[in-house]
Amino acid sequence: MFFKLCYQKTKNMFDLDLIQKNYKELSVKVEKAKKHLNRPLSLTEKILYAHLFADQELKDFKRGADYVDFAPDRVAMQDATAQMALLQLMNSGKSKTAVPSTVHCDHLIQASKNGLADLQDAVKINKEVYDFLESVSNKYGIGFWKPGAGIIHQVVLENYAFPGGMMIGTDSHTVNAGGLGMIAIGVGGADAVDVMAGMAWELKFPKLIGVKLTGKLSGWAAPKDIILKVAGILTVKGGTGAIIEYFGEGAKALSCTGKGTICNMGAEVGATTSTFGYDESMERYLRATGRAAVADLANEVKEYLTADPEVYANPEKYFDQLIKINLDELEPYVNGPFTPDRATPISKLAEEAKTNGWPTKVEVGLIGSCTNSSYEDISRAASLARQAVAKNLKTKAEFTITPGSEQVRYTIERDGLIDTFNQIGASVFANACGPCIGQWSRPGAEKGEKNTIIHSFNRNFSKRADGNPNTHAFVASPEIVTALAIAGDLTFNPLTDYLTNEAGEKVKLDVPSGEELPANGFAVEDAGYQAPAENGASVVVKVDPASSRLQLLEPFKAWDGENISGAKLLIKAKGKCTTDHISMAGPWLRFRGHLDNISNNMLIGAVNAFSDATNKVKNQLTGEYGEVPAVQRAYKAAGVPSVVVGDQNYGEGSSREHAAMEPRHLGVKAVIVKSFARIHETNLKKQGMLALTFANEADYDKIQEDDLFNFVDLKEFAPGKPLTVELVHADQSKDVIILNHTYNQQQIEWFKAGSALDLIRKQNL
Ligand code: MIC
Ligand code: SF4
Repeated sequence: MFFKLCYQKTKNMFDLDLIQKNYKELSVKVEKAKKHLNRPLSLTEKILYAHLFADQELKDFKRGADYVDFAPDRVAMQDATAQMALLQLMNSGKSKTAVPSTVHCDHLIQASKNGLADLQDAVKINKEVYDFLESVSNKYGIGFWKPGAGIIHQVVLENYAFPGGMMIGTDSHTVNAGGLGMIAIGVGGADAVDVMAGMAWELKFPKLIGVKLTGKLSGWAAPKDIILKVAGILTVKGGTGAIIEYFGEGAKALSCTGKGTICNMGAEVGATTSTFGYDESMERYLRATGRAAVADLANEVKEYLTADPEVYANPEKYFDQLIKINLDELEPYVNGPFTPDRATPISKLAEEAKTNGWPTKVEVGLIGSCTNSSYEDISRAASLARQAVAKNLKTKAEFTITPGSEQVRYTIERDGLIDTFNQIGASVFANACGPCIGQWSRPGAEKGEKNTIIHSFNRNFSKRADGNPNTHAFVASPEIVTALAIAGDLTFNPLTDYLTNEAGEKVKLDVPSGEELPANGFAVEDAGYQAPAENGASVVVKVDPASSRLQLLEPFKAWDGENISGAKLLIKAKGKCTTDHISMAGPWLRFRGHLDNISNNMLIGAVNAFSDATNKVKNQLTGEYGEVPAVQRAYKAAGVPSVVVGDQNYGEGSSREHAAMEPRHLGVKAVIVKSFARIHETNLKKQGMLALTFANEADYDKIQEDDLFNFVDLKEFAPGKPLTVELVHADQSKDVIILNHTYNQQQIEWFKAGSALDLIRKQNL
């Protein structure tokens, strides 16, 4: 299964027929929608209206309110989420996927020594999982990208994304494909199964946020700084339920991959996705990546691949919210630590670091990842590495590069950029997620020392990169990461400050420079793609019942039709509770295909509101304190229902449905929070859980450690009708609280059946 590292030349052109068909129908569908709505349309609306599911009636959908059925063009899955998605697909009764789909092996490769050695280790360690993914892909007609081929979103941008298309992917950064003018949305595996099974994909019609970019980037400022600034403005939940559409002269002047970076990190503001209208930068990128035919087709329907001119001329009238950024004035930003929306302009960083006591010595600078490993990014960073050598500077921090794809890695190696980085002592890791998702064997991390790292990834939640809660991770552009790694100092401002070189002279780094696309074109010998069998009927998928990594799924139990009563509080989580807190990645990634084993990480990172401790909650049956998964297993064994309570934006971050399946599997009945992140709320619903929000946020404070929850009117569970819960406190006093929900009738049926998949299964019987 280990793919040959001696490559042959292969360039696949995917989906040409599909794109042709799409573009043929595009004008008709958009014109019809325009006529019906009787107004000009944004790009987002054009793509959404052009992708309504066959049975979906055309209406002027109410943004932020109406559930709408869509028909996405394709599905992408990465290995850590594909396992659960494909285990569900195997239970759907289908023999082949209804839309083109791919699997990408990128999350399970640990960065330790160097790209090749780490890849070889991963292939051995993950053999069982890779073999499973490969055989299921082969059986169901799914394209398979082998380990080493690259990170899902970079591979999608290079091969599948097309202007005006719509796709979903089992990873929150699927949104990266917005850089090529798509509507690309991150979902849980169960949603992907719906689409692969030929069913509609449901989404609440999003609100629209417009971002008008005027001026032009210059100097040290990079596309990343645009999204770092947007994150500061919108915060981690400001984009929830909305699609962000970027436009203006400043947008047109950005490279296609720069647009990809901006869309990628739109996940960090909770946006459903982000997109840009088709322009010359996209055409250049399509041609450079071997898709001239797609560019030619797109050119013919150009006007439908961007908003109507009236929309961009009067954006206030058409968007629900408008943000304006003047790129002439944009400064580089450094966001963090611990959250991607804590935005500090580089000129204020030294002061902020001092005030907040952040460690100022930069230990490691890491560039690359799905967010920032374009040719432009790498060449601009390399221009700084070259200067460091020429100016006799010794790079103070460690420096690592994780290329986004084999195509990028191969091309930058050919062009000497890897040699340049080697001269400043860099390590080049495999084309994979690596340190971005805790797959980083960082020496000494286990000591838990307070330290600073800076990277060009997108997320910097506590423990994410190296498992150390005291690592202060900052997010910046590859250029700023490289400059700060050379300086080894968080307080260094490369725009104004000097460094002292090995000869004791004061030197300044010049403004970085790079190339948008490689002058000699991209090259790759084996991109790492494997097409599925024409007819996979005879392919056998094996899952060893004794495996610790894979486990076939059992149906969840249907609702018994009764009110839930006497439910115990498992945990009241305080503050940030991301999917990394609910179902940690890093070492746990190896159990992503085994629901029972991965359930042992359930909520171990959540902070207990009564003690500020993590992974320590009261077992109400014994009065003793124990680890969250163990206490929940005790409730399950005793047949006692339980409830999880959380704060704002609960489930922020990843699309991993394990964060919803684990509580479901272990017997938690409801998750009650102040607010949810979109993907996680849907995942909970899909898995047959009750995802509820406090009608009155202050009721969060009423929840006490020994509380019992009695649902009073679950039997009347209906769309738009809040639920009532009686809280019984330890002293037998009571409080009645009202809980809101966003379930429609179909979603209530999922709850009743046990899960969405259990409903499909029942309907297929
Ligand atoms: C991430 O960036 O957090 C991940 C790992 O790519 C996740 C998916 C996962 O948990 O498998 C995501 O963003 O959806
Ligand atoms: Fe991988 Fe990180 Fe990108 Fe997620 S954000 S897909 S973990 S590189």
